[in-house]
Amino acid sequence: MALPLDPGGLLEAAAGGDRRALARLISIVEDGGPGWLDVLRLAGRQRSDSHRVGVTGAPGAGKSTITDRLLTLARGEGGQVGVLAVDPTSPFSGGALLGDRVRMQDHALDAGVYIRSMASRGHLGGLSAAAPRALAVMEAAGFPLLLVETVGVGQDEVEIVDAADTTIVVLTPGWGDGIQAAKAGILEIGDVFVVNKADRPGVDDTVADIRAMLSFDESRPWLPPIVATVAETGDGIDALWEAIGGHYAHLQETGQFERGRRSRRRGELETALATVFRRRAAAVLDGTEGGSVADRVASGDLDPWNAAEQLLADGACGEE
Ligand SMILES: Nc1nc2c(ncn2[C@@H]2O[C@H](COP(=O)(O)OP(=O)(O)OP(=O)(O)O)[C@@H](O)[C@H]2O)c(=O)[nH]1
Ligand SMILES: [Mg+2]
Repeated sequence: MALPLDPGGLLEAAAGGDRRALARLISIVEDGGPGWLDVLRLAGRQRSDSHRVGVTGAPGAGKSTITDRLLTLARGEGGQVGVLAVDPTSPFSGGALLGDRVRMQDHALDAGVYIRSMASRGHLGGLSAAAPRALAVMEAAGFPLLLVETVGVGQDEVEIVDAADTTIVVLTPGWGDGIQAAKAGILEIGDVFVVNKADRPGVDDTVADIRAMLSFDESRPWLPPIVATVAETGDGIDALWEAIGGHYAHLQETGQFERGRRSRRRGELETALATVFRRRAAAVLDGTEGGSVADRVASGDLDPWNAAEQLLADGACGEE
């Protein structure tokens, strides 16, 4: 069947389970190609209450293996699952990504699963600028669970906290030997800690280290559970799944889920405003009045800040 071409038709198809339509929509918002704002406008109208679970941690910690295991558990309970893997390298050059693909291949034929990877293109924080857009589209498509894998080293993964309701930080034995300052940042963002590769020595020490560091902060309304896993065999994944469910229940009971939604929507408004203004600014500078003001700035007759004020006061930036 041919895909509809308009954003509305595509969104309707995606919400009805058409994965090609969903893939097309994500490509549109990812590339910022024609119609991308329309897609986001329409997607933003669909309220959805997807539970967004971020899986972050150092390269090779086992994030994809864990994500794959969680997928299996979630599918066992019948819910549809969307996965977004944000890779630091380009989708076409990264060996790690190929690994992701192979690892999650078992799910490729499952109509209840949608897996998408995307390059972060060096965007600070490890989350591509396009990732929040893709998540908005996936949410509009109606997935009750969204898993977001991001690579993070040190403090870089902080950005995932805004995008996720529940953040899982994946560590490995020996992590406790690292630098104190880097550890503090990681401890702050985790709602659930995983010590993966528990088949290796040093698990208990690492778990004890994390526990000791977490207990410093008694004001935390949620004490993050620490789960040891061997993702390769699936050991401990049930406990991790339970911990995720526990955090979700906590978010709902305390009203934190809705508060998080509110502040995320506010942040999206800020982003949307900035984006719209930037587009308008570009259009204004291409116009007659803006063009002549720009020329005066370029020649040094007018300073850019006064020029900007003047254009705003003239209403030149009021319309596209
Ligand atoms: N020994 C052991 N190896 C594991 C375990 N879990 C994963 N691995 C292996 O660790 C390697 C990295 O696993 P991935 O799941 O790709 O890790 P990742 O964090 O997604 O890696 P990147 O996305 O490249 O950052 C693979 O070779 C896995 O087979 C585990 O519990 N024990
Ligand atoms: Mg991975």
